[in-house]
Amino acid sequence: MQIDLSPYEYILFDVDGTMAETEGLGHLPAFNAAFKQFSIPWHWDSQTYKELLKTTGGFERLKDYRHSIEQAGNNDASWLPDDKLLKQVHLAKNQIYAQLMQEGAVVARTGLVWFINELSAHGKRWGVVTTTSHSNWDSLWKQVLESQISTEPAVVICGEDVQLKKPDPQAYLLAIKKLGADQTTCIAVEDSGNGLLAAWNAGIDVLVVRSQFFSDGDFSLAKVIADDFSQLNPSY
Ligand code: XBP
Ligand code: MG
Repeated sequence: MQIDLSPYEYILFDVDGTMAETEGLGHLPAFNAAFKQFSIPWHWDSQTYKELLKTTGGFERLKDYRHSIEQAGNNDASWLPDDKLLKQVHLAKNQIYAQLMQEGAVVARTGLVWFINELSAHGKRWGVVTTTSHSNWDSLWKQVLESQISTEPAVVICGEDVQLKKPDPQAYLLAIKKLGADQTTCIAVEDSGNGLLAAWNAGIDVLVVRSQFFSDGDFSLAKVIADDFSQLNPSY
């Protein structure tokens, strides 16, 4: 699959689902382990998590789930964790996530390492625009990616850096501001509809790499849609 990278100076990568299958192999098991740790009687299966992924941000996701139980108004709603407890659960989830990265629970998406090293060799720069927490990016980078990728990211924007998470364009707008770049010189790599909209609303072209939870997404706004990076044949 041809992708013409000649108009772009920067390739901006989303993290979860795009660089690695971190949602199903990292965040989801970590959420469930954190529920156990705090004796909260919740367990999310893949189908539930797919639905919950419509909300970006782990803490926001926890609050949305609590809200859905409240709305249903059945027995499960007799006791619900307050915000303070959900904050602790979220923190524990991210600690368990870091442990999973250390244990090798995820690998880079097929062809990702080749793609980044290849574009770097052609003088392009890359960055990270995610609305996951900084700690999650740091552990994925240190434990999984850094040893295989020849260059450092030119910019890293994470959830704590913005007030509004994807699909709001804030994270992408901040990235181009920090880079001092024009949006037309950037292309985003995303796996979700929310991510695609965030980049699109910032005026940035999008390459979609389909992932486990968003394989059936509507990506009609994307320039190119691939199943993984090994399908891409970039020109410079
Ligand atoms: C990432 C997210 C995150 C992760 C969990 O979105 O939605 O919420 O699922 O991370 P994207 P936190 O990669 O599209 O930016 O728990 O740290 O929020
Ligand atoms: Mg993603």
